[in-house]
Amino acid sequence: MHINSNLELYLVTDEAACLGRDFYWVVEEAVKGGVTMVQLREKSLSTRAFIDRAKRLKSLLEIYNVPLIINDRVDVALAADVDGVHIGQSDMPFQMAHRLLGEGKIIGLSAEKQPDVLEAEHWNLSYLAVSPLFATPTKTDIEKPWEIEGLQWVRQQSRHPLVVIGGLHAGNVREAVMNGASGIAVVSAICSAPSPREAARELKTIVQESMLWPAKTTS
Ligand code: TZP
Ligand code: MG
Repeated sequence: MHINSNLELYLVTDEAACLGRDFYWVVEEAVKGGVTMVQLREKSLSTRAFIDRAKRLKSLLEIYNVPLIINDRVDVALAADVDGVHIGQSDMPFQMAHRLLGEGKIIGLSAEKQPDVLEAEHWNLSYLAVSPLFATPTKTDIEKPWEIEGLQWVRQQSRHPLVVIGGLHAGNVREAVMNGASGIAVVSAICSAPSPREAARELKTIVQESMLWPAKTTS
């Protein structure tokens, strides 16, 4: 695991989810509210624009000592010299990404089905993303959501720190953490919030309190 990585509150970017507000402003506000890691997820930018955006975001996040992860693209991560990559089941295989990136970089992998979780036991991942935990309008080309029972199963099978993604909001974060998530990854709960900073602050508090007092009842 990379020295600076803290999975507690992981922002996954989506410019469309920022509702017309400046992308960098949204990310910086979220970081000021307590985001611990940022993933730049771009599905339609050209390679050059993706690298430019990664470099600009890297300069911003360095000020706050928050790691930057690139979604899907090991070449972009290398070109912009960021902290790591997040790969899915149809992206570059783990061993290749690891060989290209070298030691000390963060590599996260999405698991969408049970065999993905079992196979991931072979790799030295920084984290395994349980994806999607819940159904979400943000990403619809997805497998069946894991739901809490699925998360419990993953927790029993996997040696990796778990991040949950998909449909997370202030009302269900505690349940996810109590069932084995080391962190939550969110798009709309922060990017589309009236105040990304306040939304991040609230989510971070819930994650941290759920970790400190897992048995405390909510009332
Ligand atoms: N991967 C699985 S679900 C998802 C991604 C990128 C989108 C999560 O978005 P939201 O708005 O936090 O549900
Ligand atoms: Mg992917």
